[in-house]
Amino acid sequence: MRSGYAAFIGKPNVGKSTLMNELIGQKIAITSPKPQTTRSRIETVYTDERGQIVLLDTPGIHKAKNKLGEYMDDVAERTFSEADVIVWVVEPRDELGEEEERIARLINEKNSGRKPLILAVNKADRFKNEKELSDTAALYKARVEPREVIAVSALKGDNVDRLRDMLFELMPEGPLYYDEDTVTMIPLRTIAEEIIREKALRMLSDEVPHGIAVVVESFKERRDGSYDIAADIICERDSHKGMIIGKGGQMLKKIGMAARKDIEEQVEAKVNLRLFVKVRKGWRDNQGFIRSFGYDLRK
Ligand SMILES: Nc1nc2c(ncn2[C@@H]2O[C@H](COP(=O)(O)OP(=O)(O)OP(=O)(O)O)[C@@H](O)[C@H]2O)c(=O)[nH]1
Ligand SMILES: [Mg+2]
Repeated sequence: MRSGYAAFIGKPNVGKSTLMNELIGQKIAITSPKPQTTRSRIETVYTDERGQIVLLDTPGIHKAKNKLGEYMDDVAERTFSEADVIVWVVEPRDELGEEEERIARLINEKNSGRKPLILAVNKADRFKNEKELSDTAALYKARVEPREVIAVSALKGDNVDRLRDMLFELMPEGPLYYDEDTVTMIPLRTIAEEIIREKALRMLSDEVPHGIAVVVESFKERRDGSYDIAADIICERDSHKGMIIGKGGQMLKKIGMAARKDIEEQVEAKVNLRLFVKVRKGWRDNQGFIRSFGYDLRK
């Protein structure tokens, strides 16, 4: 049996969460076209006859502009150091930016070749030809020494099976750490918070969603098996609150309907979802608020 931890690191928006979901065959991590979607470490489990891989999705490493951003970078670095195999997820590029250089430094300083590194070039569906692909890979290979390089498309599912095979090949021998049916240990109420945040991220225009946090205040199962959930959408400004609620409450209703549908799939039962919008000025720079909204490094 082989078993161990694989950490997915990279810049924001390269498709780490989409790729992890594809590898386990279920949507657990939220995804969106906006950078900095993932805020904490998302742990999922894949098991088959070969053994077990624990997949660790991390927040995109970026130039933090506030305390929440610093927290996100810390999560990524810490997860990286706990993994058996590191997967650096990248996308088609002509040159490396500041963020990629920083990740390369992180890998070289903290890892120095000890743990196997896979360079996963994602969004391969966007490459026009083989040369573009090899040019991108060459940029990265000039900075780090990957054990394997693989082109994948998380969106289309291309080559994802091959990446899973690679992960098994590189894992150490070991026992199953989790029950074979386990897909994630994330509590349902946290999953519900993330689903609501995903809908807000996807539906709201640019400046608002990054300042949003979601906290489920009440999560009750009724006698008939359905769920009653109340959640706060927290934002940074009164003007943002107005945009989240929308004209005549239309936006909040849209977010609520989309979130309810996804939560129902996760809990496999009917859900009654009530959403409230609250303002906490400058919360992303306030350690107390950051912790109280569930972003806590000690966890
Ligand atoms: N064309 C294409 N788009 C992709 C692919 N994989 C992911 N995407 C898109 O890229 C965007 C970002 O995907 P995420 O999975 O949220 O990216 P991430 O790296 O987890 O981002 P952060 O959590 O912000 O660090 C989404 O719009 C995805 O649909 C792919 O293989 N091809
Ligand atoms: Mg993500």
